Amino acid sequence: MLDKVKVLLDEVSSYSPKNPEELEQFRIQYLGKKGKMNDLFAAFKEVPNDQKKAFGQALNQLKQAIQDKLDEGKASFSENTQQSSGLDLSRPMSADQLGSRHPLSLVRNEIAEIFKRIGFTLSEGPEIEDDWHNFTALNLPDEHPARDMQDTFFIQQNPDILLRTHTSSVQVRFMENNQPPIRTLSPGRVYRNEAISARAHCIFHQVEGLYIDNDVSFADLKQTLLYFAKEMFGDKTEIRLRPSYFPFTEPSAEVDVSCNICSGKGCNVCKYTGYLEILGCGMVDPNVLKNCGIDPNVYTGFAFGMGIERIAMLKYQVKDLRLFFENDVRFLEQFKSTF
Ligand code: 2U9
Repeated sequence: MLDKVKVLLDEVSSYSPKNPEELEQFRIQYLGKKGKMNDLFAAFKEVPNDQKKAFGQALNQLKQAIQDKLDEGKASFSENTQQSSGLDLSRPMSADQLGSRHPLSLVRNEIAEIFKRIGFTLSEGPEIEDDWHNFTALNLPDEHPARDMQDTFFIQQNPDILLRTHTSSVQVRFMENNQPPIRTLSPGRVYRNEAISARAHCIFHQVEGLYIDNDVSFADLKQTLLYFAKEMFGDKTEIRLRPSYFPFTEPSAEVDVSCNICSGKGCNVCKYTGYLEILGCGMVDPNVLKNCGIDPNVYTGFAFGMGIERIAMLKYQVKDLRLFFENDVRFLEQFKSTF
């Protein structure tokens, strides 16, 4: 009898069910009403008294082995069920479900990378500014007519606190806190009280650059902007400077790039001029340097500013500025990129 139990114990230990159905058959075969365990318990009466103890222990051992096998099988089949129902939570997310960067971020990053390669670093500042950093330090005293050029949002009717109208205020703060050499780029959101249309918005984004050192010349400015234009719009791009006026730079210029759609031959994008205006620039006015704690007798510098929306419209052929602010997924999805 004891030998029979030992054989069954070996049988149970080596048994390996392939599916839940097989496991259930195993259970019935051993623990069912007409199963092997019941047969053995029935045979217990026939076992001689002096062997009953050893036989009883062997039966308990066998029963435990059967139960362990059943528990083990149940656990492994419930794991497999999760996998086969597609709930493998350890799988990495599919890459095509990733979002895309906003086109204005893509353009800002690209501009920043281009200038970083020639030694510029990024600087940031507050969007709520005071009159000094936004206007006065930049050569725009109280009654200066150039203040009318920008319609400003003031905070709580306080004429001293306003939403910055350009990121030049960041560069004023940078000069107040740093001495030359200065090579800094300030991207950011700016505000102007304008009616919203396909070509204008009350919020837009700028990148402004500032370079101050000994002997910085207009030739340095031209060469820097030519480098930028070729990196941004392609190696064949040419630039053209037209004289202009800004209160904070003297002399000042507006910069056009050759139209990369028609290679300067003339098309409806460049309105048959062969050129597209991209930025304004100039040599920093000595008054501005003085206002910001930099000696204009020792140092000179250049500055430039561009609207990110304008560059993005040219680069991606976007005809309506409002698309950048509506966050329509059908528009945004077109800018999938890893940049
Ligand atoms: C300091 C001194 C001078 C930044 C400059 C421009 C010319 C310019 C416009 C381009 C399109 C603004 O977004 S836009 O409307 N900007 O034309 N910006 S020079 O000059 C500075 C900046 C900081 C301390």
